[in-house]
Amino acid sequence: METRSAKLYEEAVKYIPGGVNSPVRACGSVDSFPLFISHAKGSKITSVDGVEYIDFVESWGPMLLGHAHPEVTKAVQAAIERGTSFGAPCEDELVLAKMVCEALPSVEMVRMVSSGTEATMSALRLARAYTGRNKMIKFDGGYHGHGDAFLAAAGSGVATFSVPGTPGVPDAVVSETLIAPYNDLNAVEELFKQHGNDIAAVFAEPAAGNMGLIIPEPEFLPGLRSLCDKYGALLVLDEVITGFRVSYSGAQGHYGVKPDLTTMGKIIGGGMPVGAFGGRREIMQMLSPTGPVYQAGTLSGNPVAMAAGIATLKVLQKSDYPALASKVENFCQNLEAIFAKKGVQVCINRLASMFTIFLTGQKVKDFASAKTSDLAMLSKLYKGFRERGVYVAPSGFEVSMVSFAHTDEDFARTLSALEDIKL
Ligand code: KE4
Repeated sequence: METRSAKLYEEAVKYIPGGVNSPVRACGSVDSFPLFISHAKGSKITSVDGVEYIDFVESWGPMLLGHAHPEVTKAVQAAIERGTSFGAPCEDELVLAKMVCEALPSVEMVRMVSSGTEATMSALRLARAYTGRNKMIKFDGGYHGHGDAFLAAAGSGVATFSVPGTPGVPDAVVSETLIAPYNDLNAVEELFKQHGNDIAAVFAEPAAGNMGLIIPEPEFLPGLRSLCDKYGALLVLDEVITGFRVSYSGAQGHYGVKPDLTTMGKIIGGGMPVGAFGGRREIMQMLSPTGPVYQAGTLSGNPVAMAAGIATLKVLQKSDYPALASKVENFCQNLEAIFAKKGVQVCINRLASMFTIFLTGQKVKDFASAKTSDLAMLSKLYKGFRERGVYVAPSGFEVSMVSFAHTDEDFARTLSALEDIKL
């Protein structure tokens, strides 16, 4: 029963493009329309029709603790009582900055912004200023927010609608953006051989989350590190998804690779609008007002958002990441067994509390192999889950997320829903 959602959607499309404030929420690529959510708690979200769903989207990543965690809610309520924005420093900006620097050894200084997009576009400007170079390497299917320079064969929303690049971005801007297949070190080396002294940075998701979940091959991240060292480019790890999710020290801590800059978002705001970028002191000091690189934001370091982020990280400091990872591994093995019984070929990539079901017999290690997933069958899977109270990402190029609030019963209910779905 989705009548009130349908009615609200019908009205919303008159006032908001596609009825949504971010395209992937429109559910276009799974031939559905968006549920309007009334409230959420723990691992559940409840629609405006009063239907409860087990949530594997988690607001696209921020809700690793589950929705409306009491510690976060309490901190936000207290912060709001003190005012919502000062436009001047507050102590919590320093508290969260220190927590981020303590969690990520590669981050000696950090600047808060209000979204992952702001973090990556600012990090790119900083990398270009620091190196005096303009070109940047990103990966096919990689998504780093909607900053102009990154929208060249991007992943996530753009990949879902398979629109390579986008109108409105001047050719001149993306002409400085070089693209290689993920996990393909030879292609990256080739680009460095051709453009080495003009390349300011390599932007990589240390585990890719915008073409579905792609795991870095063992030599990939260390290989990027040594190529950047060899050619004097900066390695920027985009940890907007993986930061504080793969481990408390991010994917960089998990894989033992030290970037020059890191971009962050999602979890560090605990569901409030926070992005951040940070790294080596000598690079970060180039930012205004200590240096010439301009970057700014009215609500950067917002006190309410900082309080949410601090409360979230405090709980995560005491959380058992390995235990959650083994629950997800066990759940994915059970999913594989059910698909096998159905005679459906799948590749289920998983890392820590993330997984993606690719409906393909191929091993998925880059965007080209991710695109072999049967998207028509994915639509049926999405609708089948939704009809049975399970809320998964409405796209074959997103990651399913598990929170510390997900219970064994949630996994069991999801498995029995899958058993019941006719594919
Ligand atoms: P935001 O500007 O959406 O806060 O962050 C951009 C961004 C940057 N880097 C990575 C690796 C990201 O995944 C994102 C945003 N992720 C998408 C979903 N994969 C956000 C969902 C949406 O666009 O609505």
